[in-house]
Amino acid sequence: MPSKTPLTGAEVAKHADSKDCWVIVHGRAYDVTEFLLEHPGGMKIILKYAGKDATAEFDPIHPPDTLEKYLDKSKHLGPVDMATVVRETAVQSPEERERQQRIQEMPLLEQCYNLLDFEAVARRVMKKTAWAYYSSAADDEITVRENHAAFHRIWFRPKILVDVEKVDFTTTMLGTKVDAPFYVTATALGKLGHVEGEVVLTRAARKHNVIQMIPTLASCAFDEIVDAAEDDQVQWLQLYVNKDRAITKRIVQHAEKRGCKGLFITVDAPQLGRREKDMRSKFTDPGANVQSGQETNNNQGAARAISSFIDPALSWKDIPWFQSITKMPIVLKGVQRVEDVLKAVEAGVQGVVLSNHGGRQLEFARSAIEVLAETMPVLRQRGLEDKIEIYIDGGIRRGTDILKALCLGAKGVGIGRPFLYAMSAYGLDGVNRAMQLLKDEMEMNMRLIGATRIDELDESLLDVRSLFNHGAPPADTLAYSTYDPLVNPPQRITT
Ligand code: PYR
Repeated sequence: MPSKTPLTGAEVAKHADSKDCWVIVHGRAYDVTEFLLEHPGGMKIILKYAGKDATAEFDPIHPPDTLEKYLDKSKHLGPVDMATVVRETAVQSPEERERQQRIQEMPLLEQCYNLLDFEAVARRVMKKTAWAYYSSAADDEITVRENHAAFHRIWFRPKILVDVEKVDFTTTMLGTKVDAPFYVTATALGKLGHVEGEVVLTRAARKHNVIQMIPTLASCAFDEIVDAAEDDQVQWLQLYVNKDRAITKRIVQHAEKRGCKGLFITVDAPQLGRREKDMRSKFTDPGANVQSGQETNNNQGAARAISSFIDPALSWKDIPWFQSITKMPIVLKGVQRVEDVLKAVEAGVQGVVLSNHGGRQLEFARSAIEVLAETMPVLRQRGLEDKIEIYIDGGIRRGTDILKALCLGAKGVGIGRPFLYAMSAYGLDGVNRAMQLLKDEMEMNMRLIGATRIDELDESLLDVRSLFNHGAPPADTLAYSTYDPLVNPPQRITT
């Protein structure tokens, strides 16, 4: 039973080992002894805070309702008199001192002129583990770089002497009118980059009238992200399907009740990929949105540790079940070949996102823009192009990248990491500026290719002859300067 009189710090501190482990989170004590073995991030990280206040470590990667939802009420021990809790003075490591110095020396926001500028600043000012989690990708990181490079193999065939005084790039996505053909795609663990997490993206999406896709593995609770939206603001739900379908059903139906206007089921991640930068950064405190208990070796990095609940048995057979539990439009996120787009049409879903998960899953998956160029001619040949909405994500950094996708037939594009980097470096102002820069680039480049509306964008404006050849693109200095090469294991210090 929770204690009526607040516990003291000294009382909590007595329970500080694996046989008897209490922690304090947001001024309340919890007995997590039995949960140690189940913690998806492993027990080591909890034991580091045994008997102590774990709030600062807990917050970035657990939604506030995690303990309510996943720890039995009998383990909730009640409030703690925080005045009696001994505060450990954190000793700043030399690395952290240098990072703080770099934060002091950050460029002004106005000095960022494109999305890669935000990436460069984020790389300098983010905590190493957070940067490693956001920036990492599968294996040798060939696909993540190809995602960006592939756009450089498409060139324009602009029209001239078109009256482009007025340019309008508003469009619709799953029936929602938006001010620009991009949306904020789902990315996990927003609080690693910014103390407020995903709600920052919600506010920027509102300002720019674009849609935010809410991630299953958000740092903020789902309801917090919905509550941060204005009444008429449209959000979608990205879903990792839980092995326990009752949980999945609850999540989907709750999202629909809260007004979400699209269900994006991730289909490229039966298991989250192996990302060596993330693993090497020795992420020691994973555990976002814990949905089931299963121990994970925390040397595996954040990605593995937070994803043990995902159902690898998910298959086409499950689609009718999703259609039976929700009226939200269903979109399959992570489709990578035209054959599967045709199956998606047959299954009666409303859309697909051609995506390789930001290069974080299957190494040598092709870029979404290439899969789009493969897909649209087949859909048109079969008269199916209006039967399904096609979105893409991965590698988009410029207004011209968006234009290329739209010319090829995409309804819109998802942007993930660039908004996270803008948020991590400059908070809401950063994301607002990143979105505005994309809009400015869109407007100017629509003029330069001779198009005034989205429905005037078509393949005749492009030269895609090189797209399918995976040769060397022109040198891409901004992208190279933000790329951290993979490294070999460091020498151990033995003295
Ligand atoms: C990722 O790390 O890629 C997730 O989707 C969680």
